[in-house]
Amino acid sequence: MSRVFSGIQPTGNLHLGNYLGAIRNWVTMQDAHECIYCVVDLHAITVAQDPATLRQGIREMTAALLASGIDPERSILFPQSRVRVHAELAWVLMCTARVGWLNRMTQFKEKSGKDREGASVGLYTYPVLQAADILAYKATHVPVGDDQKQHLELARDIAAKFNTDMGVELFPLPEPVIQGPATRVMSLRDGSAKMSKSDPVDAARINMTDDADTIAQKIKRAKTDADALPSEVAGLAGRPEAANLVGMMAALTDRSADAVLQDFGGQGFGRFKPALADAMVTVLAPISARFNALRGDHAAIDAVLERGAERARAIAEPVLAEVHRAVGFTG
Ligand code: AQP
Repeated sequence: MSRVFSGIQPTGNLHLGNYLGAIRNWVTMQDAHECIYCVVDLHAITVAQDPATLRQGIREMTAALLASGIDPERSILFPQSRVRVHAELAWVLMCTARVGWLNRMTQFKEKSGKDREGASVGLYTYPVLQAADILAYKATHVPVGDDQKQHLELARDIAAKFNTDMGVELFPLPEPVIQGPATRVMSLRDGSAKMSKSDPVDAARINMTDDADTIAQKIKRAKTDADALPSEVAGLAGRPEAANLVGMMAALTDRSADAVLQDFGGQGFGRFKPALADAMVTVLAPISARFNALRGDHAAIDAVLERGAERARAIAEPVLAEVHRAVGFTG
């Protein structure tokens, strides 16, 4: 049986990187799998959060996911903090994971920056909580962006070590699903940096709520080089900004990058950028309209989350009971 699990932090606006790298796959996977999608608020507090902003962020991210096509009738959509199994299982798995494994996690190094000693312990152990999120549901497939590859490998290592240490076959090894032509969408201002919610420069990302004019302006000002586009993907080597924009176009129009370059090869960015902005507006405008219609209906959003948490608990609690037996807490 296949079961899909993935999560997103309720911090800031959903952006095009989140959508093309992960959420679009979440939506399509609903057709063929049992899907569990989580607004990971426990992960959000690994860095400082204002409580009122976080409360609002949980509802807004839920509305954005619903607007993007997550169907709460078919999929389970819930906030992580409402299912205590995540935190309880994380503790057990922290006793399985090794310090050396966590020391290799590049996201901690990036997010803690120069102030590693001042980072929260939660930021350091974040990948173990992420493993618990996945393993609490015995998930088999995890659709994520490319930046999460290392954390997924860690989740597999933790699952395998737990099974071996306890002499059980309790956890399946979860498979990362990293697919599509835009698994790592880069900043519009720097082709070597990931498009990110926490980038202080709004012009570096396309928010799912940006209107047509804002999108056109951001794309017009996006960093590029002076050369025309090549006719084949090989010609994008060493041109990260151009490769990023072509990847976005491919993902937005459901084509390969080569197919995009067959149309635009030899042309300058003056022709390509307006076409890219149009493709973005075509995909994002309906999502943005649905989001604006939903975001104020707190009662409806809270009802989705409450029902989702109930359904999630019904799956995760028996798994935690199995873990307790395997560890020796219970007979
Ligand atoms: N730039 C990206 N390209 C492709 N996929 C991406 N994802 C994030 N950024 C990109 C994928 O989106 C999912 C949810 O991400 P998240 O919010 O849980 O994690 P994140 O990596 O912390 O997202 P951000 O936007 O980069 O937030 P900040 O700025 O707070 O770090 C994941 O599947 C992720 O791979």
